[in-house]
Amino acid sequence: AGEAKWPRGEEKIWRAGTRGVDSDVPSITKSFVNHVQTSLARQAYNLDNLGAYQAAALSVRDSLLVNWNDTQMNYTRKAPKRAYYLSLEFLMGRTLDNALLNLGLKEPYAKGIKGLGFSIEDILEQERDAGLGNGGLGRLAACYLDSAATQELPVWGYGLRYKYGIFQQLISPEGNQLEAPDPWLDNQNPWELPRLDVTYEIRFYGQADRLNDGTGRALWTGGQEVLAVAYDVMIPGYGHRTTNNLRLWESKPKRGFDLNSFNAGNYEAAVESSNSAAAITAVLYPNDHTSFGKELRLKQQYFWTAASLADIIRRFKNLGKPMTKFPEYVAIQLNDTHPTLAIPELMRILIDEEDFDWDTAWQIVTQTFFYTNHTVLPEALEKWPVPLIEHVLPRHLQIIYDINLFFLQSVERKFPGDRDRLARMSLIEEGTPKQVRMAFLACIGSRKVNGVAELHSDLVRTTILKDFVEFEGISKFGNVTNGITPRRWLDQCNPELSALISKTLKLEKDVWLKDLTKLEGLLPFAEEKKFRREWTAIKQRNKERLAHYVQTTLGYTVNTNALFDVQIKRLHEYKRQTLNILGVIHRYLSLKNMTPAQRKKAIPRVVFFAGKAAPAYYIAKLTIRLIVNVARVINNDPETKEYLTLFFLPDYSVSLAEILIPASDISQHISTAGTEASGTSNMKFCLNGGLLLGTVDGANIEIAEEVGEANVFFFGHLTPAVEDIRYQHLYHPVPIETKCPALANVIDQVSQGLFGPGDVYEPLLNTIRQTDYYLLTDDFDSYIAALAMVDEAYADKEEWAKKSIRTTAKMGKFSSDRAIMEYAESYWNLEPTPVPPGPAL
Ligand code: 4GP
Repeated sequence: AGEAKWPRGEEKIWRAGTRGVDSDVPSITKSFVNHVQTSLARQAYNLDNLGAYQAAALSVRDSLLVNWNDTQMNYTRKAPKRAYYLSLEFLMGRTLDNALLNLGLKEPYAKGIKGLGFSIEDILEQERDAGLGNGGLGRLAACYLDSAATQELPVWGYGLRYKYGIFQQLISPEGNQLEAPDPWLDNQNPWELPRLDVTYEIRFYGQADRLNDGTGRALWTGGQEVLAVAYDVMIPGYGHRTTNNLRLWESKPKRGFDLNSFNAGNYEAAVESSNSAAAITAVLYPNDHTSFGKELRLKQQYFWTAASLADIIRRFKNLGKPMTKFPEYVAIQLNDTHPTLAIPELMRILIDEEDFDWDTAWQIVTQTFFYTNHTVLPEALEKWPVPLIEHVLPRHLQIIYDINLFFLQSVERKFPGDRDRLARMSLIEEGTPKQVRMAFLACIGSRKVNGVAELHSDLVRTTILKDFVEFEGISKFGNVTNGITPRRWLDQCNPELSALISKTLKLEKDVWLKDLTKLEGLLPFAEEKKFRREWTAIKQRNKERLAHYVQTTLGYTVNTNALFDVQIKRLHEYKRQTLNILGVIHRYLSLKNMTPAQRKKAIPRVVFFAGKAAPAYYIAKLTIRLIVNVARVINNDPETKEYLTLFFLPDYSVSLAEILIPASDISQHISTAGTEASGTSNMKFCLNGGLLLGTVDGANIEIAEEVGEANVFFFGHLTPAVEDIRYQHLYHPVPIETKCPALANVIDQVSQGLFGPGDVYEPLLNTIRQTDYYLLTDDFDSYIAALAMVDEAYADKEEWAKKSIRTTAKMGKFSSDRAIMEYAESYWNLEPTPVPPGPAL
């Protein structure tokens, strides 16, 4: 890239202009006070913590924006290949602390803010989580953005700017989950930049007429047009200036307010079209149990993929290259099947707007996309009814049918006469109505497909996409084991441990936080008593911090000398929170049966749960209710409460996870084998020196490979046995009383009303008594045995500390830096593109 000519005015005057905020304390306070007075129009007299947070955020944002600008300018100049991560969820949590860390400005800001009479801790607490996601998939996307920027990779995220993120969870006096909206934007969001000039028109409905001129083109007209408006969120890399972009789309009516209707006295008609446009990005995952909600979800998916593709293509075209070069400059990662409509959409653009023939267009498409699968659970594999797609996206349905036709013809050529195979592999599932199988469309439209942990990727290859592996060859189907960012999940959430690690390794943290395998250097220190004492003391203070949180939110005093046992994740039958709570009841009943002398020998335990249930998921909600009511009884039993207490912490979020994870001694990852694709909180706990109790599933397996089986607690049946066991349940059932008397007893106690009216829980208990699809009756005994082994191990504090240190030391593999580099190298073919020093103006 040659030196560009200075575009306007005098270069040196421009260069003398302010460039963000300098990193010394006086500059920081000056910028802070300036924002208080100008951006917020306030004074020292009336500035509260919230205002101080906003002023600090705006000041930090100034620095981010300078880096952001220089990064984008650098990408434009160097024109590297870029990757785009399309995800319906980005579970970002809070930003200020992370921005300060990545910019290296934590200390001067803390000092500056102190001088102005505020404390940085209080200010950080003011920020609301950006909860634009549900769970693992969304948090993974957020970790990947952090790592991509840290690795200086030209990667942008594309998502939706929901007005309401994941609901706020409240617990009613009976223990029921209630959902309230999460108006996270109410206080204004300093971390986004509206780009009112970046807009695209997105069409829905209308008709698609094939031109029948031999080109395969069609004309799509009429229907509704909605505007997509860009909002940019800055994603700073750690330790250097690369600051990538997360572009979120908001929907707006193309023609806002209908003044004629209004003047004619019809207010409702005047706002109707604008309401229906705004609804598209109103909420994350609208309830799809109504046809309105289902249609809205489809509209969200198309709105987002169409706007993102239009934007990507516009940027590519600025390079002045022909569209045939598109895959050399653009890789698009489909985070699960939600963005799969991008495949027919790119076909539509190439054929109807760019005049390509089918084969060339398909060639471009299948070189551009990459698809990550995040679950093999059949009910989670997306399907869309054909009539719905036909109604909302008539042209796309034609294209999907054409893709299917050509695809099945090629299958037929390879496996002549194999009707069953054609039916199995068709993109269209027969039935009333017919449905489009989105995972199959994503698979055949992509260059590569991957799962998120070794076992899961194997299952993808041997179960849901087996036919496709046989047809397309194994090399298209890979694995990238998930990772987590050590910046947020160690340095930010556990600053004391981070400091101890730096001191012990004699390394600045910016060295090991960028190369997490350096943690191995901790191994020899596991043998040093003094080090173990320091290590354990930090865990203890983190437990006290959690106890303080419980005290202030729930009003309970927590015994911090007890073993802290944590399970935090979405509520789902496959994740088996039910197994955990039944295990807690079992422990309670055992304690009740002991003499006081026997009880004195028990290891005291505090069990924490947190997680949300999907609003329409009845059984998951019943599990929450059971947990809350068991807690009520156990926590008030004077005989046992010294040895066992239990808390359900409402409204699980990224920020709550940051308190819980550093405080855990043991965490539970106890899905039925073969059901949890990877899990990522398992990595976070282990990185913070918490041990793992789990099944042989997902990334648990790879964690055990790294840390050694002696340092994890495994139990339960293995994946290959699960199908046979389910078959036995259906065709040769054995009564629980015979098969697992301990569990039968626990279930009886619940049923008989030990924790409030038992009939409430019957539907939940029946899932176990009847088909027991998730194998609770098969795994309960070995689960209880594993819990006992945990107790036994915890009794030896020195050995436990060794295990804890060894676990942290071996977590290098699970940095999301490693994972994102695997995507960059083996999938996207992308190279780091560092921002040169100095202004890129
Ligand atoms: C989750 C998987 O359930 C979890 O095992 C995995 O770690 C995570 O994706 C990231 O890959 N899936 C989802 C989802 O969150 O919505 O399907």
